[in-house]
Amino acid sequence: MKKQPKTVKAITAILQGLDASGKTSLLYRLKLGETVTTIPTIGFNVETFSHKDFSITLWDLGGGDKIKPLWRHYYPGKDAMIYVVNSLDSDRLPEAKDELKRLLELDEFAGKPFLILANKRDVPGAMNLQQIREGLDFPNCERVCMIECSAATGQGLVEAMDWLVGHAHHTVETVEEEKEHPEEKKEIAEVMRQRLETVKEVVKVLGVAGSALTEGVNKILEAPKGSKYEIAEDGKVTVIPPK
Ligand SMILES: Nc1nc2c(ncn2[C@@H]2O[C@H](COP(=O)(O)OP(=O)(O)O)[C@@H](O)[C@H]2O)c(=O)[nH]1
Ligand SMILES: [Mg+2]
Repeated sequence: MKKQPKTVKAITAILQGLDASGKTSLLYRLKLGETVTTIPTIGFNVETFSHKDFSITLWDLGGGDKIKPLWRHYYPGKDAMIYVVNSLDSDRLPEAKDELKRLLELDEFAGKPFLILANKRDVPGAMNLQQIREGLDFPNCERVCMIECSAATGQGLVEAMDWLVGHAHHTVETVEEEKEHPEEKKEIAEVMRQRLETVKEVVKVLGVAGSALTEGVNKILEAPKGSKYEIAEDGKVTVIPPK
């Protein structure tokens, strides 16, 4: 692969939102331009992709209440916050509002662009934007913007990334340019699929989620590409790295 140094404008942002709002689906739609089957995120996903002459890195922080205290460690030095809302879930809109309020008040993001993504717009019966705006009750100021989108179809994501690069502070970085390789994208999708299959097997053995499941899933997610897995009867996972 021919590599040449080039400069890019780099932006790093955090993706947050209630579980199942669609953070991981959005991340991989942006990265791969396709729909990827997601599993509930334990820990985090981080990916870099380009948009115009920008290189955007997004940290998708997930994992529920136990992991929540760890998120703060990822906040310093980030250029923007992206907050994902599930447009289908009116029941959890009050909870989404509280979480949004907490994030808007973070010192680490004071004055920085804050993009709210109203996701899952492809599904009929989603709340309208007015309902979401009222339910979330966020301040009307220049740094906060809401855009509707869909991780399933990609709708709204160009507009969303345009807003982000137009508002976020960026750094200029020199990177080794790699020619786009479609095989590479396929490979990532394939690794995701393999991991998902393995996680499903662990769940089958263990039944419900528990600490053993979390431990097993973490091992699978962190395993090097091409690993094989052994799943014991008690659900313990052994990773066999590629030779
Ligand atoms: N129809 C539709 N489903 C979506 C969309 N985004 C996410 N989902 C689904 O919502 C569920 C949760 O998505 P996920 O990305 O894992 O949410 P996360 O917990 O915020 O990372 C999955 O079943 C996704 O397939 C979307 O834009 N449209
Ligand atoms: Mg996730």
